[in-house]
Amino acid sequence: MNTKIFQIKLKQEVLRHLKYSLGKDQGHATPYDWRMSLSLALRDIVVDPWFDSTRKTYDSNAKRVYYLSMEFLIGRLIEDVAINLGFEDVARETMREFGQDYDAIVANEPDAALGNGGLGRLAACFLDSLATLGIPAHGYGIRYEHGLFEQHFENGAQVETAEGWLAQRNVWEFERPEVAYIIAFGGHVSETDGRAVWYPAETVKAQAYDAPALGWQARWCNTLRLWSAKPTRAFDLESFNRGDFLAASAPEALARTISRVLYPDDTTDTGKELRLKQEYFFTSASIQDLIRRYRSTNDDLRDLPKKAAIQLNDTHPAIAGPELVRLLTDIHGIEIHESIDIARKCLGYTNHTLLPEALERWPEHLFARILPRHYRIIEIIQDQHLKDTGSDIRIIKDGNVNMGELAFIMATHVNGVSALHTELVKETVFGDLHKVYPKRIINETNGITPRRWLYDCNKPLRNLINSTIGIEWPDDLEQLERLAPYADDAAFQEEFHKAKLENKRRFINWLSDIRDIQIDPNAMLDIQVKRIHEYKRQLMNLIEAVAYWNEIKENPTKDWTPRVKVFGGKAAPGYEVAKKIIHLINDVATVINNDSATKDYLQIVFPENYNVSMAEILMPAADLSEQISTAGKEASGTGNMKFALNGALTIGTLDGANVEIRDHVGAENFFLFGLTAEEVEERRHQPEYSRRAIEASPRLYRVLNQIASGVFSPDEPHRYGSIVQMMYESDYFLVTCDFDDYFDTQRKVDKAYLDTKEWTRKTILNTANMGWFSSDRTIKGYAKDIWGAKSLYER
Ligand code: NBG
Repeated sequence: MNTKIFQIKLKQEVLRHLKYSLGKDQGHATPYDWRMSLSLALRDIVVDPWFDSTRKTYDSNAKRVYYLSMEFLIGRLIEDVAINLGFEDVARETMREFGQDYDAIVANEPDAALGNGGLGRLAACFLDSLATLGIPAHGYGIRYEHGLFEQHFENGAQVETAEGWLAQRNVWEFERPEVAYIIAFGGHVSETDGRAVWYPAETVKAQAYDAPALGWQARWCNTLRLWSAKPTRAFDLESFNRGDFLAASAPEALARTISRVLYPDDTTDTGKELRLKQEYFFTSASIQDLIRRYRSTNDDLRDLPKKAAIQLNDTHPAIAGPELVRLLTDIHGIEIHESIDIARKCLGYTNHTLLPEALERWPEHLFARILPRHYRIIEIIQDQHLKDTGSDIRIIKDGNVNMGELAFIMATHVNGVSALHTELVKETVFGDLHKVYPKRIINETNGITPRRWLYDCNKPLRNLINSTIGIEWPDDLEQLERLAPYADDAAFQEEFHKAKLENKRRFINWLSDIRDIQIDPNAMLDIQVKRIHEYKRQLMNLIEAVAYWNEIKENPTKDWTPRVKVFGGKAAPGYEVAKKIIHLINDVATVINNDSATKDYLQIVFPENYNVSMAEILMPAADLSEQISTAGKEASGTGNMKFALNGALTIGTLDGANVEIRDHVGAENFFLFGLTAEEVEERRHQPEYSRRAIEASPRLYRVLNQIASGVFSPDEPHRYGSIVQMMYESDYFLVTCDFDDYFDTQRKVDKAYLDTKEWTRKTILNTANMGWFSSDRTIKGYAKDIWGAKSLYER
């Protein structure tokens, strides 16, 4: 359709929705009304490609991918949809004709924050790539009423409030009251004549809500199906009639608890009964759903592996193995060992962390109480594994049911998320199982969708790339290599630099709305945004800031490189040390930002409530990307990819995907420092390693003294005593050992930044060489190596 005609049509559609869906006329419409009307008009257009894709999948009876994930960190959708439809300009123009600001309308949408961090955002990028590649797929997850908590600072300390994205209607979803499954908990199992029957104590209903997951240029559209918990018995009328209103709504309240909140933990194990119920809830609903779909066009469940690839995003849905076995055997009558075999052929498991505290394990008695039938099935899976392999590695061990071992044993492939991580998975967490199943572990390095993380969020750079190499790159990102020859071209350098400046100004404007702070766009924007965790070492970054401040004060007339350090991220509410680190960052920021002698050279900002939408402003604006985790601890990282793709240079350790990023962009375009994963292990065995490191570094010693003596917390001088003590006595993440190298490398960064031309050349080469990190490449890897799934889209 030609643009003009489409614009007229969109205009009519927006007005129609405003009137008939929102019940408003133009004169009284609020930004919310406009946003809803535009979204609904766009959503209508998505329905046709969505139906087409579903029809093609049914017609060809192709293999489908089922991506089971406790988290989908989607963010806003309106612009994503407009861009994938190719109607971004039309939408903008249409709203302008109504006298509305398109950007303000986009910003009116609440973030769908159904995830904590990298793991959930990866799932969202994967949905985008699956649809772009035309691979028939469903994302399965939970429709949390409250996503990740909102973060506020009170006197510098983090406080959390409930997130409420569903307080307004979620315009992208379609409620499916007819798609519902019963999920059972507790009770007992009785076995007669070798047949098990589970008599549960409690049941809830899982009801589906579907959102279309649209790919690039609307060529294909998959489904994100999220489950919401509803009572099996809606309302207790008897209690109500008795006047006991609380008891009357008890069934509803109880059921709803299951899909009420996202656990705000990132890489730590939460030993909560409710969490286990959540995991079983969405996994069981998803497995029941995919079996129903399979049976609608196929007869024999023994062929399920030919039609369904089920990917477990971490161990959270690991109960999928036993659940599939239960359904195949108890409901469909397949012999249990055969069921185990069928289930394994369907399943793949992705590991996302090596941190021991993040490996899920449930107390045996709790597990057996909530899922008695599954407990028994796991024993049978374990027996079979012990018998087949002759090994003594158990799933149930030391009073715990270990979900990592379960996921591993029940999967055909287990994958790590970066080359280094995968090697460490083989050597550490699953070292023993790897020896028993030497071919099972493979690597699929993470990626990011270039649609959202360049095309969408970085318009100045998008336009420059389009006018330089054409418009084929958003779904063929390695075409960015064609920018490399321009790295030395002075005119192109200037344009590239201008695009960066524009993004920095956008960030500064955005910030000035929330903070009273003046920032020079020529200062280096040095950004660390991610969950707050000791292993990610925000503390080291902060200590470096203080050390730099000290140096500037001592020699105020030297030619210092102006820097603005930006921090962003949330700490899990129960993670005391991480919360202390947040408080310290804010306290240090207050002192340093108020020092008139240094504020032209150093400022620190920490905007509250980092989320996907904030990332979309920060990533394009960054000059320097901080990827400074203790080597061997960050499984991959994906923020590192977003920054480098948008033309920031990285200061980083040899950890996670940093290693591969550095290989791609070139060692000379990456600021490397720090101990390697191997050296980290060695160092930990040396006595008093951190005390010695502090004693050898007068700079570090001084900063720690300042923090300990209350320079940054005069109202409570000992506030950070415990942190300093930790640095001396139990610096597990080796902040102290890597500090000097980090500080010196930062000074190299300072020097490099002053040479704008050379710096820009390096940033161009970063962008040009990041094409491999598209999640399209990652998904092609999964499709070929793990799923055996094919694209149904024909160009
Ligand atoms: C996180 C890792 C990151 C990685 C993402 C996505 C968990 C358990 N793991 O390094 O910490 O990039 O997963 O793979 O959240």
